[in-house]
Amino acid sequence: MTQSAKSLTDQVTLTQFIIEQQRGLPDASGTFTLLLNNIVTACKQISHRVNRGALIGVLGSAGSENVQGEVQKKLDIITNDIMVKALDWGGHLGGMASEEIDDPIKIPKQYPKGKYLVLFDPLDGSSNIDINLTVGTIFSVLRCREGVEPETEDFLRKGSEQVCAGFVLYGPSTMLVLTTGNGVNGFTLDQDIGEFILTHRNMRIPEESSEFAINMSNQRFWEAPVKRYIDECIAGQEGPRGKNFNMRWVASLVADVYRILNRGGVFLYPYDLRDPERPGKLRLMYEANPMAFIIEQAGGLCSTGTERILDIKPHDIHQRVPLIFGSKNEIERLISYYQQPTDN
Ligand code: AFP
Repeated sequence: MTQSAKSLTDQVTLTQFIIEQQRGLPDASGTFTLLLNNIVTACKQISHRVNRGALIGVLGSAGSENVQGEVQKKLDIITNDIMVKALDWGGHLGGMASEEIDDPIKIPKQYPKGKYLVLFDPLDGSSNIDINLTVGTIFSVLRCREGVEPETEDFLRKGSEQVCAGFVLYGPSTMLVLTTGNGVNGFTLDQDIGEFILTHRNMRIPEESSEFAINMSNQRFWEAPVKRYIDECIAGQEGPRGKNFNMRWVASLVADVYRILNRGGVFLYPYDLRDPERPGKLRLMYEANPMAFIIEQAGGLCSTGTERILDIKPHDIHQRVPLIFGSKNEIERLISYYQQPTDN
C-alpha cells in the first residue's frame, strides 16, 4: 500500500470519533450521536450555500431585522431554516432556540420529543458574507427535562451545564470544532466524500501569546482595565510588557476563536460606555457560552472581566455579555487589572 493510500484508510471520521467516545459512557444510548449527525448535516448544507454564494443568489440583505434589531442577510434566514428543518424531526430534541428568532422554537406536534435542547447562531459574522470572509455556525447542547414542553426558562441555564458545544467555520476549508467536555477536537470537511475528518486532535491554546484582537474603533468607550491592557500591549518592547504585540480583528467570532485555538492570543469584546444600558455586544447563549466551553476545554480562560462566563445565570435568552477570552496567562493578567482600583 502506498503511503497516501495508507493514510487515507487511517482517517477517523467524525461519526467514528463520536461513537468511540460515547462507547466509554455507561448511559449513552446513541441519541446524542444522532443529534450531532443532524447538526452536521445542516452545517454541510450551509457550507454548500455559503460556498456557492452569488452563483445561487443567496448574498445580500433580506430587508428585515432580527430580534436583536440587526439587519438580516438572506443567508441569516436561509441558514436558520436549514438548522430548524434538519433538527425538528429527529426525536432527539425537546426544543431549540436561535439567535435569529424571538422565542424558543417548538418541536412540531407530529414528531416525538427528546432529551436535549439546542441553541444556535446559524450564521455568525454574517455582515462579512458579502465580502467573502469567513463566517460560521455556532451551537450549544443542553439537557432537557424529559416529558415537558420546554419554556424559555428551561433554556436559561449556566454555560457550565452544556453537554456539547461546537462551531463550523466556512473559510478556505470548512471545519468543525467540537467539545463534549473532554478536550477539543477539530475536523475538516472532505468535500469529495462529504465527511468531516479528524485533523486537529486535542487542540490546546498556548498559555503565552503576544497577539490581541479587539475592535479599536471603540477605544474611547473602553473601561480603564481594558485601556490599560491594550496600552501596555501597544507600548511594545519599550513598555511594561517588554515585548512587541501584534493585532488581528476579523470581526467574525468563529475566525477569531479558531486563530486563538491554534496560535494563542486574546479576544476582547468588553463592556463599553457607548450605551451604558447595553452590557456588551455578543450574546451569552449563542456565542459566549459555547465559545467559553471550547476555550476552557482547550486550556484557555473566558470571562466578562469580573465573572467566569460559564458561571453566569442567564435572565434572558437573547442577553448580551462582555466577552474576554484566550491564552491563560494573558487573561489572568487582564482579570487582575479589573480587580485593581481605577479612576473610572
Ligand atoms: P454579525 O453576525 O452581525 O456580522 O456580527 C458578528 C459578531 O457578532 C461577532 O462574530 C464578531 O466578533 C463581532 O460581532 C464583530 O463586532 P464589530 O462589528 O463591532 O467589529
